[in-house]
Amino acid sequence: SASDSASRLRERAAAALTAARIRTAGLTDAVTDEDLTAQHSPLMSPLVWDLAHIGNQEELWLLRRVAGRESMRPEIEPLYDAFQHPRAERPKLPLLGPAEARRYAAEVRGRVFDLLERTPLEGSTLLDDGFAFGMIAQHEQQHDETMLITHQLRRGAPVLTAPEPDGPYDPSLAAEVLVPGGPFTMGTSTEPWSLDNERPSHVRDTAPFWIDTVPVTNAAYLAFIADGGYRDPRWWAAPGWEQIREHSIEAPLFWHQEAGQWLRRRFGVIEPVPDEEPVLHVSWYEADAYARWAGRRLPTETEWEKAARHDPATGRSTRYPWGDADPTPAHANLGQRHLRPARAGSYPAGASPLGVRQLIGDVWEWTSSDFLPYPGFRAFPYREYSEVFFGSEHKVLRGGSFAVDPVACRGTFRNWDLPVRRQIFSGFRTARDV
Ligand code: AVJ
Ligand code: FE
Repeated sequence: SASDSASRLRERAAAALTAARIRTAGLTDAVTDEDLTAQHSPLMSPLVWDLAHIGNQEELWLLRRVAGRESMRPEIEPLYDAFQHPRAERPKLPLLGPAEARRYAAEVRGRVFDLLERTPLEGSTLLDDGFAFGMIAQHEQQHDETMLITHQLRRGAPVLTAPEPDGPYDPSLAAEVLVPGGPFTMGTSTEPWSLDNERPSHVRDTAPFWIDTVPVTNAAYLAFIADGGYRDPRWWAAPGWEQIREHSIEAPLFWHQEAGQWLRRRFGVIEPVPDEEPVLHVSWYEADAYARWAGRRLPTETEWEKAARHDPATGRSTRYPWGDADPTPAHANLGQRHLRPARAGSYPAGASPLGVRQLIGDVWEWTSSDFLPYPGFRAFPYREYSEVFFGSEHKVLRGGSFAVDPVACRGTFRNWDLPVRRQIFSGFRTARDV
C-alpha cells in the first residue's frame, strides 16, 4: 500500500542519514581538536569546516527549502558556502570550533528527523521518493570521502584502522574484454536518488572496443616508471608534461624510493607498493601518459558506462555491472570498509555480464571525457552542484573508490575533477579500438 511504501522510504532515508553521520563521527572523532582545525594541505579544508558545512547544507535543503524555516544561525551562512571562500582561505575564517560544529550538525539532524516523520515524500520534485533526504545523505558521504582524503594528506601517526580486503581473488584473468558495438542506454530517468548530471537517460552508439578487465595495477604502472615514462615527453599532454617538470613528479602521489624500492605512505603507514593493487593517486595526465606508453588510450565516459551497464543478452542497461541489486560486500570494495583498493581480480560477483571486474569501488577511474551535460540536462536542485562545472576544464571519473559509500555510487554516477589532481582516490583502466 501507499503508506507501506512511504514508511519504507522514510526508513531508507533515515538509515542513509544515520550511516553517513556514523562515518562523519568516525572521521572527526579520530583526531584531536587541534588536528580538526589545522589545515593539512592547501588543497583541503580543515576537517572542522567539512563538519559544519555538512550540517549547513542539511539545514539549507531540508529545513529551509523543504520545510520553509528561517536560518538557525544567519551569521554562519557565508562561512560554509563553498563558493564564497576557496579551500585555502577557510582556516582563516571565524569557523565554529569542534564542539560547536558537532552541536550544530546534531541539532540540525534532530530537526530533520522530526521533519522526515511528518513530511509527505511526494508532491514535489524535491520530495518525491525522498529525493532531498537522499541527496543530503549523498552530500555528507561525499564530504566523508573528502575528509578521508584530508586524513591521507595529514602527517603523523596513523589514527584510522580497517580490516584488509580478503575476498576471493583471481589473478589469471584475460587482460581485456571485447565490448560489442551498437546502441545502449546511458544515464537514467528513473533512479530515484540520481543527481541532475546523471539525467536523463538517452541512447548512445559506440564502435566495438577492448577494455581492460581490471584497473591498471601498481606492477604495470611500475613498468612505465622503469621504462623512463616520466622522462619522455612523447607520452604526455603538454600541461601534464609541464606539471611533472615543474614539481619534479616521477611517481604517483605519496610514493617515494628508498634503497631502490618503491614505498608509499597510506594513512600514516609507510609500506612497500603492492604489485597486485590498482594504482592510486594518479592525475589524469599520468593516466593518459601511461595509456599512450602502453599503446592504448583511456576509455571515453560513454565506453566506461557501456562496459559497466550494458547487458548484451537483454540489450538493457542495469544499475550496476552485476545487475540491479544494491551493492553488498561481495560485489565491490565500497564504503571505507577497507582503507585501500582490493587486489586487481577481486570481486568475481561484481563482474559485468562480459566479465569486466571492479568497475564499481576500489579506485575512481579517469575517463578521456570532459564533464558535459547530457542532452536534455536540467540543473536540479541547484546550478552549483553540476552545471557550473561543465566544460573542458574538468575530466570525468567513474565507478567510485573504496572511500565511496554505496548511497553515492551506481553505474550512472558521475564524478569530475581537474586533470592535475592526484590527492583524490583516482586510478584508471585503459581501452583500445578494435
Ligand atoms: C562531485 C565530488 C566533485 O566534492 O566538490 C560536495 C561533491 N558538491 N559538496 C565535490 C560536492 C558539493 C563534489 N564532487
Ligand atoms: Fe558540499
